[in-house]
Amino acid sequence: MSEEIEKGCVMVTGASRGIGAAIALGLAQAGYRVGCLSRSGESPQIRGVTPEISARFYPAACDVSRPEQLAKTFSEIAQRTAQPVVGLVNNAGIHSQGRIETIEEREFKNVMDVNAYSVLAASQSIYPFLLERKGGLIVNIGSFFDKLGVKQHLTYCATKAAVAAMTRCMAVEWGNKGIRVLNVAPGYVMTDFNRDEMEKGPLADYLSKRIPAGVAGQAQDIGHFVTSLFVLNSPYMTGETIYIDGAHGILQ
Ligand code: NJP
Repeated sequence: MSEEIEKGCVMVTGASRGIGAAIALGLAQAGYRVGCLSRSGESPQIRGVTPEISARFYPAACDVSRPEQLAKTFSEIAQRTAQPVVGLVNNAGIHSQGRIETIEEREFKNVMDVNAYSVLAASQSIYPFLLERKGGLIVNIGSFFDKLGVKQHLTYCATKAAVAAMTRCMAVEWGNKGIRVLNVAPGYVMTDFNRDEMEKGPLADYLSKRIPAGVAGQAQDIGHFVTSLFVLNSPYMTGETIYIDGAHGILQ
């Protein structure tokens, strides 16, 4: 890839696997350098990574629930890439399930920390970089559960509703700095790691009835869409939640 098409550096949290890895791959293919954060610090584990693409990944170990690690990691990656930081994808997230009567304070607060507080902390840490170049794009990865009442998912739903709310507030407060903020909210998405569960068994049966097309989305669907948001750079598009759920969330 030649120097002329360098597009800057985007930080992606939770990029070692799943949707985050697909986003990192899409961005690298589009000419970005990609800071790939995860607790393990592994390079994205996904098919389609050539040596040329791999050279655009800057893997780093960073726990997004530890705000002090975020600023340090972003600075280190920015130095290594020697490119301007043009964006952030807040993708890292964990799942949580359990009956409301049994939810424990520690579990609720931990999931809120990883899924929601990290979005604020990482966005605060990227802010000086984006200010320096007079703007940029932050994409949060929420969930279509943010608008649904899902049995045994109160904690997860609450964290993703918080992500959508923070997206709106950041878009409004940072709009005059040239910083746009969007929330991409997937439905059920197959990754290399949940493929078996989604392709056979009770979950596959449920999804075949509930998703209009009968099958879950692919991590690449989210990867391509998030990449397109950076590439299109549509200046008036900010603050919104965009659902990518195959119309699952609006099916009656
Ligand atoms: O998750 P998974 P998905 N600090 O488990 C990392 C949302 N979503 O791709 O830390 C830093 O395969 C972890 O790496 P490691 C979902 O809520 C998904 O399915 O080394 N990184 C890995 O790279 C989430 O926000 C579906 O273990 C941390 C990555 O995050 C996003 O999409 C549906 C971390 C998780 O990979 C990605 O989900 C939906 C931490 N504290 C929303 N904790 C879906 N897949 O169906 C974890 O509605 N990571």
